[in-house]
Amino acid sequence: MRFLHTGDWHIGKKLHGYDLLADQKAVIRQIFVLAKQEKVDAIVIAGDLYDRSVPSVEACEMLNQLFIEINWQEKIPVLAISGNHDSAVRLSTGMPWYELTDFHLYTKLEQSFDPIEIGDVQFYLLAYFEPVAARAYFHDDSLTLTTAIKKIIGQMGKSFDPGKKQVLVTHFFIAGSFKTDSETSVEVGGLNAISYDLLHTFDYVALGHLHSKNAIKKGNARYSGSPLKFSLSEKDDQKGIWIIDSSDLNPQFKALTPLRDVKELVASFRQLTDPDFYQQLNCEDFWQFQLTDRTIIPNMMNQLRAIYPNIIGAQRISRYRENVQLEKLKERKNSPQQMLQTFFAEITGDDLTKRQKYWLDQALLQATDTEKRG
Ligand SMILES: [Mn+2]
Repeated sequence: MRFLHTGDWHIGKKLHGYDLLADQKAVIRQIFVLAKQEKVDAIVIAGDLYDRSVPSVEACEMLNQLFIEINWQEKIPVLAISGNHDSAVRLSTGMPWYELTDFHLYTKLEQSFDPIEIGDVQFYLLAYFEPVAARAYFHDDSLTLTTAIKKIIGQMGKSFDPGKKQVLVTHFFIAGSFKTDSETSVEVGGLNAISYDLLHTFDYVALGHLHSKNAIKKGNARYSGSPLKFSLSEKDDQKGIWIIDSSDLNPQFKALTPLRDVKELVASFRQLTDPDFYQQLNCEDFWQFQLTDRTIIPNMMNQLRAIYPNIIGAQRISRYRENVQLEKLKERKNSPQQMLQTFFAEITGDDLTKRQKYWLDQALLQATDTEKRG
């Protein structure tokens, strides 16, 4: 059998105040196109369907519509869990009904022990949970996240069918993974990190929670990453989904193209406002600009916004920072006067006046005098 692994849709999320619903609908429809092209037998969503525990009406209507399209109209089974951003209780309300069309939306710990079998694969759907939920379920107040996961996986093992492959779908931080700026921290001081070693009994672990597909590369555990960039720190991240065939369990990456991309550019204000320059860009993208200018530009953001309606920020880069490493090496050979003059020019863009040079010389003389006497 074949399945598609995605996660962290965060429906309803905003980027620097901009509504992403249209972008999310477009990219999820791309996922559906891939699912059909790749003839998958199931779509796995590893948590964080919504961005908030109480999503907006618009977000709910949109996600319901998308599930109708893929699960009811296209008849592709969907295997999903709740993530740390979802309300497990709210998500679970339609579950008995969803089950009738092979839409398995698991939100509770106790559901994770009954695998969903499709073809030669047993899917174990372990929704995000807080240790307190595991303590209540196992009647054991001593449980930590790690000991709880050990117990859960041990119990899952009892229903492993040796003739089948086992896939775990879950939503946690795996120790050693790297983060982006768009994940809400749930792992304070590493307490909520799970060691990969606990998961090796599965043939594939479909992870959600971290937003980069490259967050971890260990054995057969993968984060799908979010389908869209949710922060500037993800500007160079290629978003997409994994296609897994149970015959080899070797995940194949398929890229997604956003409606509006998150991009960063170094340029001068003059360039950015020059039609010859900006007509070559997609001005609708979410732009972050690093301005090379040093003079004051009145009403800068409004002027940029008129051309780039979805601008997420603009900041100046000082030439000091830009050239600092090369220059520093050269400067070491210079006199203190020269070094200070260069520094002043880099910061202000001006040369020292005669009077400023005089003050500088006086100050340096005094300093060297003090040094000699000291
Ligand atoms: Mn997430």
